[in-house]
Amino acid sequence: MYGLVNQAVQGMVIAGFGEDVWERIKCEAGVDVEAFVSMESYDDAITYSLVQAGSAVLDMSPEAILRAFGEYWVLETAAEGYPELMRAAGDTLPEFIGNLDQLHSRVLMTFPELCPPSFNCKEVDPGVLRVAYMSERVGLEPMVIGLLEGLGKHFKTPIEVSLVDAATEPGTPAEFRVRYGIAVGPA
Ligand code: 1DX
Repeated sequence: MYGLVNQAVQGMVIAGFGEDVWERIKCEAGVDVEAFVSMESYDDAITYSLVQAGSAVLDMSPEAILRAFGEYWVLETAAEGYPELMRAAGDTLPEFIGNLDQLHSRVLMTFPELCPPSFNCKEVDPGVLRVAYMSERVGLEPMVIGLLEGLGKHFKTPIEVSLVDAATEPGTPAEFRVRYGIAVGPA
């Protein structure tokens, strides 16, 4: 993945736990990269090692780390660093999810080593989406939950995400159910 992703992991860890903890996680992961370059492509194994080492050092599950990271990616990396790209993808949650493949196509024009996942979205009931996610990478469903939760905050709508079906192998879809904009008060 592009260095931007590892930089974001670094940013999240340092914001929450400080520089020393980040150095410990890098050491535990066996990653001896002084500083990640955002527009350079790195082996995915580096990112997975950082998550695993983070899990050991912080005594959190890898799933919890990935979920927190998904939210951090949307709110701190994408929205702060790429506001134009985010705006162009739409101004409602379902519209945005439906345009994610287009967003990635745009990034791909400049960064050909991007390996973007694919998202599909349909409204199965009012306020209920069925989201399909397909990726060449495995085990990132918890991050997708965090990404969707981050989008809920980004669009200021309450959201509830559940995994319906995990991917069985790379390139097969995982399915999520997303309730959003849930009305408060009596049903
Ligand atoms: F719901 O792979 C909202 O490297 C979402 O299965 C989901 O293959 C927003 F460094 C610049 C650069 C560069 C901008 F300069 C990426 F090159 C991309 C910015 C997307 C904003 C995908 C990152 C592939 C790197 C992947 C989870 C899970 C998608 C990460 C989240 C908006 C992004 O992102 C999987 C790679 C950008 C850039 C966005 C992603 C790679 C997402 C979202 N993905 C690189």
